[in-house]
Amino acid sequence: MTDSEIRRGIYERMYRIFKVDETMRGLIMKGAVSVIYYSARGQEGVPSGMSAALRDTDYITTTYRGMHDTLAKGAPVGEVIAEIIGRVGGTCKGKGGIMHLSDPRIGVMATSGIVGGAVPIANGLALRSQMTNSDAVTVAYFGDGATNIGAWHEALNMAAVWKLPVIFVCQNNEYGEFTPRMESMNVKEISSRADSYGMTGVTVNGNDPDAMYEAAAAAVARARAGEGPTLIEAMTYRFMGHVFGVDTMEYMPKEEMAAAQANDPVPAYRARLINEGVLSEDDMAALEAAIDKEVADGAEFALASPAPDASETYTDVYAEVVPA
Ligand SMILES: Cc1ncc(C[n+]2csc(CCOP(=O)(O)OP(=O)(O)O)c2C)c(N)n1
Ligand SMILES: [Mg+2]
Repeated sequence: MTDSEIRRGIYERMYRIFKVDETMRGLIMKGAVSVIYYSARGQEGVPSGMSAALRDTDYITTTYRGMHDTLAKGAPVGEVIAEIIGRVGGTCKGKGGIMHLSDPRIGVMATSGIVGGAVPIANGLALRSQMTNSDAVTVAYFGDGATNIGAWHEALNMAAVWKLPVIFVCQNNEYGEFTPRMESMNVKEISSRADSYGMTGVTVNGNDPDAMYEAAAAAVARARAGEGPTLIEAMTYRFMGHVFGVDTMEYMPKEEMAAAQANDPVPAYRARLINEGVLSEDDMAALEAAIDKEVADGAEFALASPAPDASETYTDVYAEVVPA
């Protein structure tokens, strides 16, 4: 059973993600900001469990639907909101947005809007760790749809052959844009795709953060020990459609959505921690109040931050290489 401190940390991450998502959706709905936003509501348990097994010095790559992955890794709330709404206070000075959210200070190295695009980049990060004898591991987060992309298969093959310290985490939310997963692939378990590459593959309930953490800890230990990559398929669900506010979600069966909402991972984990005596109702209320304030302050900071100046258009585009 996962240690109490770890479980508390997992819930803190989940609730922070939940609150930032709620805030983002609120800002969009009331017209305070006008941005494209891919909500990961319903998927909070996956990176929250995963990140509890990671260090600040480990790396992640993710997708446009990766605000939760970035927050779970430890990026500051205000700077993440500012980045998504295109303000200079953002982690990329407001020039990346949700499609290119990154924060190298805590190992969030790349976000790609190209489906599967950041998966080979995760291999590059892992290769560097291997070549420099660092024990840092890299997590590549992506969706179910990404596992139909050629670069994804090439990346898994290379990682297995070179025993790279990388963990491939598929957030299987059953949809790629507006297409149900089983209309675009003929395998029930995406984890079985690991077999083709001689890699360990597991399917876990991504909405059960304890199960997610156990799978994460095993994969991280394997990677740090030089035993190579793991594919984790985390089963979850996408509550808000593809693009928030635009997608009417008519293609998602109502009963399927109702069943997923009845198992909403955030209140479910909250109730589990209280029932099992990990946190009292009072501890929980204090934890949530502190995060409510952190997120309210973060949103205030982000909204007060200006848009980048046009003169910044060509700065930060290329890294400056200092000759040796
Ligand atoms: C290479 C590529 N093909 C198509 C698209 C258009 N597209 C954007 S999101 C998306 C769905 C991807 O689904 P999945 O990998 O399951 O991620 P999810 O959005 O469910 O998190 C598609 C097809 C794209 N951005 N990149
Ligand atoms: Mg998907």
